[in-house]
Parts: sequence; structure tokens; C-alpha cells
Amino acid sequence: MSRIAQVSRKTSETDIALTLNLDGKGEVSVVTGCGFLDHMLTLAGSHGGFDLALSAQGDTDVDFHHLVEDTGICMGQALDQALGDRAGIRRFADVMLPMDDALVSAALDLSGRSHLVFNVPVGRDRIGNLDTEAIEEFFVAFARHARVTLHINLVYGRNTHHVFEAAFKAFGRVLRDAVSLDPGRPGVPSTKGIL
Ligand SMILES: [Mn+2]
Repeated sequence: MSRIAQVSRKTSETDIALTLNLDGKGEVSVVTGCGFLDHMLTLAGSHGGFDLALSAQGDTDVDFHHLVEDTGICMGQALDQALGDRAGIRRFADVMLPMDDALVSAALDLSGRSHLVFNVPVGRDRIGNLDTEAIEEFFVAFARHARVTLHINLVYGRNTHHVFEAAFKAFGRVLRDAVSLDPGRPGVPSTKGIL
């Protein structure tokens, strides 16, 4: 059973195409035109052990908001599609991920329900050429379209680059664990029988 999804989405604001293989080797190629987003998604894919090929173009003459948000939408759609009926997955995962001075916790439930908790206060408004507030919009869009419950909390950390790096590594690792297959439990992991 292959767990591969292809998504392409074109609007008047962005044009995004991606292929996601949940059972890959961490081979990642991300080109969005936003260097910091490329860096973050490369970390998530690599540490998640996914194969991810993503190209995105957007109205970055406005700002990076649409590009980042729509990339989150497409990543979420791809995960939802790749998971199919969600049978056999571990479903829940959590991780505490350090990056030098920063420590981030992430918890994930591939629940079929969309909810994001994102408590990652940072001292800088911009990182590279990206508004840091756009990063929460990525995760909002992802959780909504992947139909998952995702909590990301900054425990502590001073360096903004390290904080977001820890957040995206944690995102990758928690995804990897939650989508992994539970050999002792082949059915849909819900007492309702559906996710
Ligand atoms: Mn870095």
C-alpha cells in the first residue's frame, strides 16, 4: 500500500504543486521563493523521513502571507490524501525537541478533527524576509486541511531562528511517529470506527 499524495493548487494568488511520500527516505526538494520557508520545510521533511517535492509561486510582491498559508493548505491536503482511511496508523505522537537554546514540544492526533494550538512567542517580527506571524498561518492551514489536532508550544528559547527550527523539526518528527504503522492494530484506531 503506497502512501503517496500529489496535490496541485492554483489560485489567483498562488500556484503550488507537491508530491508527498510518507514512507520515503527524507529526500526533500522545496522551492517556494521564500528562503526561510524552504529551510523550515526541508527540516520537517528530512526529520520526518518523508520524500517531499514541492514548488510554489505566489504574489510575494504583496508579502509572503498567501504563499505560506497556501503551502500549509497543500501540505495538509497531501497528508489527508496520503493517509487514506487512516487504518493501521499509530495516530497519536508527541515530542520534545531541543535546538541549542530552544526547546519546543509538539503533540499530534491524526484525529479527523482540525484544531491548532500554537504558543510560540518570539521577539522578532521578521526572520529573513518573512513575517514571523505567517508561520502560525502555515500551521493553521495545515491542521485545517490535514484534519488533525496539532499542539506546538515553545517551552523556552531566545534565538528566533532556533525556535522555529525546533518547531519545524518537532513537526516533522511528530508526524513521522503519528503516521507510522502499528503492526498489532491494523484497523482504524478509533472507538468510533472512523477517523
Ligand atoms: Mn537553520
